[in-house]
Amino acid sequence: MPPSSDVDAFRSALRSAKSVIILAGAGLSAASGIPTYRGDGGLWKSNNPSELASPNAFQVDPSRVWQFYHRRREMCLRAQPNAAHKALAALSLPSVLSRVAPAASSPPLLITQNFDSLSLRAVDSLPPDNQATAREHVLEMHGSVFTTRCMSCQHVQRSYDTPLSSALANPDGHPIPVSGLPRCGGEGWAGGNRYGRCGGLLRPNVVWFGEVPEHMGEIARRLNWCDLLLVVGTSSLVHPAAGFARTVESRNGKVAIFNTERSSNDDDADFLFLGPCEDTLPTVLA
Ligand code: BJW
Ligand code: ZN
Repeated sequence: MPPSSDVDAFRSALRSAKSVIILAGAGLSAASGIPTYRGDGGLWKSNNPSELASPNAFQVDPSRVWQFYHRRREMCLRAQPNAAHKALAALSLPSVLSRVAPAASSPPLLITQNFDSLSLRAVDSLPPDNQATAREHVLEMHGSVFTTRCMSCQHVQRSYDTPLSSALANPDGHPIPVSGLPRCGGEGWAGGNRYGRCGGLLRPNVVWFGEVPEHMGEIARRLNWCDLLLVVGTSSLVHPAAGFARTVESRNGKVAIFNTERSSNDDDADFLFLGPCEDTLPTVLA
């Protein structure tokens, strides 16, 4: 049976779901001005990920990789959460959850492949009392451009300061000596604590091809119980996220896709809402 685009039928499925998961991809942030990876103007259309977004690239030329991530980090800093981020964040509010998904035992888990942290920043516009719970329900499975990991002590730290080293502010793109790249406990880290001061080279704490995504244990556990998965703005080409819909379907859960385009997996879904998710999500979750 082809997927349904019946909003009332979707709302009814959401009202009876006990465990809801949202899987998000780059399309969620497209309206915030962050380019996707594989569509028109996509990042991987003009950049080779193996030269810029791989452990080997970082080993060979950490300066070039840091300059690439510094530019994208600045873009993410300027971006603002859009209506879709906000509609998803609002699902953590008891007043919204009890109306939209009253059978759910907890707020939906938002698993985002995006590294822009816009889903976390959308939480900042919720009432202060609800923010901690809402943040707990966001998992950034491909890391964040706002976190770094020390290559020596493995310390992970989040910062919205910029630049993370003064050499990165230089716009001419000349190679930066490794000593001028962001260092553990170095400049950009106000109020250092007993961790994170070893001086080792920092790397962007994002998940590159061949690396294991974050939170996989919790994700696997939650997928087991999920009875409704919303797949928002992802091409579903990158594993393991590409397999989440199949996992939920194999346990008789329902799948709803929100995308501007059709894809080969749509036929197996229960619901399909074609259009920009910044329009469709706020509508169906209203
Ligand atoms: C809109 C919209 C709007 C636009 N509204 N919609 C062969 C077979 C199977 C697997 C492999 C294989 N060879 C290698 C692998 C593994 C590999 C993989 O999947 N490769 C494929 C390319 C084949 N995967 C990995 O290596 C992963 N690790 C792994 O598998 O470890 C093993 C393991 C797993 C689990 C347990 C134990 C071990 C790691 C993957 C890391 C991905 N990293 C990146 C870069 C992050 C940092 C950076 O940005 O620099 O993550 S790649 C890039 O792709 C980024 C994204 O998160 C990810 C997914 O992209 P996404 O979000 O789907 O974006 P697009 O552009 O593809 O799609 C956008 C969609 O939005 C489109 O559909 C549009 O239509 C839509 N859209 N506007 C709604 N307004
Ligand atoms: Zn360190």
